Amino acid sequence: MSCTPPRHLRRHLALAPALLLAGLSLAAAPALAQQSVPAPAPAAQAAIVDAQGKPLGTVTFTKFPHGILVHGQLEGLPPGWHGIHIHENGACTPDFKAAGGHFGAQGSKHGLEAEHMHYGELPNIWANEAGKAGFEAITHMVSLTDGADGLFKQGGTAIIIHAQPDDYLSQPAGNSGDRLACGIIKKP
Ligand SMILES: [Cu+2]
Repeated sequence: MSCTPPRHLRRHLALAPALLLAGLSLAAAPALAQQSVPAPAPAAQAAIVDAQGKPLGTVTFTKFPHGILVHGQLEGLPPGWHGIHIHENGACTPDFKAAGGHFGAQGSKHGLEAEHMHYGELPNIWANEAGKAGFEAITHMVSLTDGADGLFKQGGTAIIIHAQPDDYLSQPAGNSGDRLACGIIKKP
C-alpha cells in the first residue's frame, strides 16, 4: 500500500504549514504590541545605606499579576554573595538591629526546605569585583498593602543586606552574618 495521500488530501496537507505560520504570526502580534506598554511604576522602594549612612542604591517593589518584582541596583558592597531579606520593622537606626528579625517569621521557619517560609525571604545577591550588584527576583510571599503580609503593615518593614550568603537552611536567618546595609521600605 502506498504512503502517498489521496490526491484530494495533498492540497490540504501542503496548506497546513502555511496556516501554521499564519497562526504563529497572528499569535506573535499581541506580544509585540505589549512591549510598547510601559511597565507599572514601583509601589514601594527602599533607599539602602551602609552602617556609616552612605547611600548604596535603591531596591524597588513592583506589583505584576503574577507576583511582586524586586529590583535592586547597589554599589559599595564587598565582592561576592550576600543574603538579602525583608525584616520585620521599618527601622534602621540606631543600628541595623532595629530592623528586627525576618518579616513574617512567626509560626514559620527559615529556608527553602521549610513548609512555611518567612515572608521576607529573598534569593542571595552577588556583587562584582567593583562591589556593584544588579538583581531581580519575584516574590509571592508579601503584598504591597498594610495587611499582615504587607510591606506597609503597622510599624513598616526594611530591607537588610548581610555580609555572608544565606544558606537557605540554618535557623533563624540562614547563617548570613552581619548586617551590612539597611533601607526602610516606603511608598515612592
Ligand atoms: Cu536578614
